[in-house]
Amino acid sequence: MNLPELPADLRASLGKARNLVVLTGAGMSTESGVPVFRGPGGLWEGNRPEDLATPEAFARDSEKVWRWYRWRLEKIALAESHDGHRALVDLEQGNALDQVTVITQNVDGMHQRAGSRNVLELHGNITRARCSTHCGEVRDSLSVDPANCNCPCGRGGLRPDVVWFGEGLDPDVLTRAERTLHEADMVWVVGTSAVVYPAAALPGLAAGRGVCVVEVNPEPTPLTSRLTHSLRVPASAGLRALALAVASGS
Ligand code: BJW
Repeated sequence: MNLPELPADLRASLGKARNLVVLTGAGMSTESGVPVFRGPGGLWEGNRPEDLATPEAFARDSEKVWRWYRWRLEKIALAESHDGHRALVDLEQGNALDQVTVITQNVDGMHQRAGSRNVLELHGNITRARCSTHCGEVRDSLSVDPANCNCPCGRGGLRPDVVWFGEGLDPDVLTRAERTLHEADMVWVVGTSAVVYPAAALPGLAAGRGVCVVEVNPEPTPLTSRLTHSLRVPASAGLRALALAVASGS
């Protein structure tokens, strides 16, 4: 793998960091075979988000929504973590940093499968289903029949335990994410188009305090101009290069 050269001032900041937060989006998983949402080949190409990822879509046609989530679950089941996931695990398990927190918008659980333990899932997890009325019923998504997803409580439907457009994020998870970002002295923003809120606002909490915020993304985003450094490389190469620099203390 070709690792990018890191500028000297970034290497110096990486050498001093103790508390790292890594905010990830769909681009983190794409080298594992999980598609992104936006852009060519993305999940929204040929699909309207309002037909698949809103509570209204589920109320209208729960079977259509579940069939789409089933298809994604099958793709995720076949996915394998890449070197970028492993670089974050190495940092969490190593001694170079006091704390490593992954805050992810991804619902695929790939960070945890790779071995990361300190992970906050902003948009839920696709492998879980829950009752739309929050009655307490929680199941494995694969055990839900797309054609008949009524909850045993009789009041709602079993739906993917993810955050759809127009729904609030779990306030506890969001508060923990914000607190973690207030304490971070280094932030990496990896593989997100930074157009979906409130997740897109999180890097600004650190950047506004003068913390070093590094973007890892082959493409620029609306955040780019506010961040300290941008590495225009895929997540695997960018994260391995950053992790090696942290571990070497330079
Ligand atoms: C690589 C790469 C490689 C490629 N390596 N990189 C303020 C302003 C405007 C609008 C709003 C606002 N505040 C709220 C809103 C509304 C809305 C919103 O943000 N809309 C915008 C789209 C306009 N937000 C919401 O509705 C949120 N809820 C909310 O605000 O509630 C308020 C409320 C409070 C209290 C009560 C009630 C309501 C919820 C948002 C939920 C988003 N859900 C989804 C689906 C999750 C479930 C599922 O997976 O099915 O989350 S949408 C989708 O987008 C998914 C993602 O997590 C999210 C972000 O996408 P992401 O990760 O950035 O992926 P992409 O595809 O966009 O980008 C991939 C990137 O990777 C690209 O940049 C590539 O270049 C890069 N890449 N290969 C590294 N190898």
